[in-house]
Amino acid sequence: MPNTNHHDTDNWVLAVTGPYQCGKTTFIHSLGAQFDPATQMWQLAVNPSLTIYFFEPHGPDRFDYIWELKDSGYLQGLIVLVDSTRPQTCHEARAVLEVFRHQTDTPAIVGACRQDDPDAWPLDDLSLLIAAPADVAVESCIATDARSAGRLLKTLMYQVLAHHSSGASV
Ligand SMILES: Nc1nc2c(ncn2[C@@H]2O[C@H](COP(=O)(O)OP(=O)(O)O)[C@@H](O)[C@H]2O)c(=O)[nH]1
Ligand SMILES: [Mg+2]
Repeated sequence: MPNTNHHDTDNWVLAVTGPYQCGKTTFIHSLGAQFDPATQMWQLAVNPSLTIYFFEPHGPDRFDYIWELKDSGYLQGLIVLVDSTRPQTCHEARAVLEVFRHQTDTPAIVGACRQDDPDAWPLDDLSLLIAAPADVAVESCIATDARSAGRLLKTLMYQVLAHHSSGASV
């Protein structure tokens, strides 16, 4: 776990979740983050005063980790990735966001990966399936493309900053 304290916004933890093979590791890689064995997280120095840790929980227990992080106050944001070519897996994103929003107002965003694939479902159709809470955007995310991945991260970062400045405890 990174060395954060209650009011320190210099180290953020963002969880990256989604079905197997949807693009989570690729997305984190494209951002330029490095795996840090000490924390078992991916580390990205955004600037000298902000480091973001990405956490990709694995396996069937992966949501337990997200709830644990949230309950311990470490989690600054949630990135839910879906595979645009496998709309049948979107129900999981829908369920996760529903529970997450029920429990916390921590910022969250959905990235629809593989929008570059000819078999990808259009973003609007995926949005209908995911039925995300009103404050959770569903955006295109070509995880193999650094600019596309960076755009998704930036959108969430603005929400995290707004959330912090609104006085939310982190
Ligand atoms: N074309 C394309 N391939 C992708 C995209 N996202 C992931 N992939 C490919 O999908 C495979 C699985 O991705 P990975 O990041 O390992 O999935 P994870 O299990 O969610 O971590 C890799 O071969 C990636 O290159 C995307 O947006 N576009
Ligand atoms: Mg992975």
